[in-house]
Amino acid sequence: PPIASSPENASVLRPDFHWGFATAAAQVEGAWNADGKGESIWDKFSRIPGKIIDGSTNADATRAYDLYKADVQLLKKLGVNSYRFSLAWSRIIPLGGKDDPVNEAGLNYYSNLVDELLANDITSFVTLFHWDTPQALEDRYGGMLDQARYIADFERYARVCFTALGDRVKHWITYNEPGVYTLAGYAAGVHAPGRSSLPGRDDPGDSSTEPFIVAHTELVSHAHAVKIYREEFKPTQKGVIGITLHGNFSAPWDEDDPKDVEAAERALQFEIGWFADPVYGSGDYPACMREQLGDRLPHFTPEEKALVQGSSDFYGMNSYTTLYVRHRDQPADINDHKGNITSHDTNKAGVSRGAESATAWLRSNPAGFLSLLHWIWNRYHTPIYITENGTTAKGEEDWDPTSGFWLDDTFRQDFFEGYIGAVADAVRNGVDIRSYFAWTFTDNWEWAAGFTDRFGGSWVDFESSEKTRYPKKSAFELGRIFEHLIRKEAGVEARWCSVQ
Ligand code: PNW
Repeated sequence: PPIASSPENASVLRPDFHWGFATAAAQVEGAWNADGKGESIWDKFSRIPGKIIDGSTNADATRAYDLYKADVQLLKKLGVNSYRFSLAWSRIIPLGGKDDPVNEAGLNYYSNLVDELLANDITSFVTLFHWDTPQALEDRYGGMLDQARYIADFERYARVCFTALGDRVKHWITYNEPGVYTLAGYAAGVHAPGRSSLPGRDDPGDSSTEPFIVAHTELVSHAHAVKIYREEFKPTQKGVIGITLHGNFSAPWDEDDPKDVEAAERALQFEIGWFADPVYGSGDYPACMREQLGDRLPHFTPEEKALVQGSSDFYGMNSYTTLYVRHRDQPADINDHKGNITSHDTNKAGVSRGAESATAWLRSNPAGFLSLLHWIWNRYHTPIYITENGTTAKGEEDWDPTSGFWLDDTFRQDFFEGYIGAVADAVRNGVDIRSYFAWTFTDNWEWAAGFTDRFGGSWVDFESSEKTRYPKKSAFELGRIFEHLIRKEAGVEARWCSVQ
């Protein structure tokens, strides 16, 4: 695909295109027990020895809870028009449940953040759930494994959020990446709540069934929250609501082998269709999943199906990379969640899936991203909000801020030029794309990778008490790219500012 700043891409995006950075509460806020906040499953999980690569916890993270005003000023300086962040359920309802008290101090924090953003002309995109389930619900009834009890609690939480913030927040995301949440937490067990029955693990859980049960709970509870929003809030608040799904692109290892071509398509259906088909498509799980998983895959009741189908105003898209996929001749393992395939860094001809970042699973591949945009558009015909895309870059862990203010992160600049070039190319070819959020605003606490993976548009000195932020060149580069791409029409102001 062409690069973003090429002449043919000039002014190709809508005047009201949203661009900015995305974050998640558990990765940036810190203040894990301040002002009445309850414990989340990540607060607990990160304290278990051996779970986080560098032995860190998210107790302080980037201290965004304390430093939000300065963060909004940094966003302003970078010229964004939008910011995506998540609410910590256990900050708002410390014990999580439908009959548990609301923590006004927690709600006030988010209300102040939204006001601060508004005062600076920045639109809030708010995620209700970005993986930090209240620990109390996990202890009470096993969290999402108990669909009925969990849904009632999630409904109440959603209602509290819409009531408190919906006068000012017009873009709601129920769940961030339900698939990554369930596979990392209940299959691999490397994320909270750390359940896994894979060989060599002595943790509780049944990885052959639980990931699919939890996914079902996520889908149905998402749909209940959307129904509440549409019936009780949307008529007056007039916002949009949807879900954000993660998906990598899968390309056949051997393009000339129909079994690999089929395997690549199956991989896409297992990863994306698992959630997207019920919401945007047939209203049920993909046939290839039913075929492989049988009754280990839950069944939608007619009521659930009616509730879930059509339950999203937009397709929230998170994507980072592309994999080469090969079929397997053996029957699928009981713990297989990916469609009985293997994935590879090079294809049959020896072509690499892209330039290496500092993160093993992530390689830069804008062409795969373009193919994925078309795959999603052709299958679901729903306006796309890109809610996350970004990369780490080798060498940044060694950067010394005293050697100069600018971190010249050419790898990340090239990544954005390529991936946003793919966005522009897809838009020119008829795909309806309405936002782009770079992951992430500043270097943060990257779940099980602790502070070792730096995805930020700003470098953070985690040794300093103020977690000092140093903008990287790529963060300003984004401003230049979107200045070039977003159409300027009468009455629509470009909110970009030049590099100082
Ligand atoms: C996303 N993969 O997670 C999350 O939404 C963020 O919270 C996270 O920090 C970010 O991407 C970077 O990791 C993913 O293995 C985790 O393909 C793993 C994958 C994709 C997304």
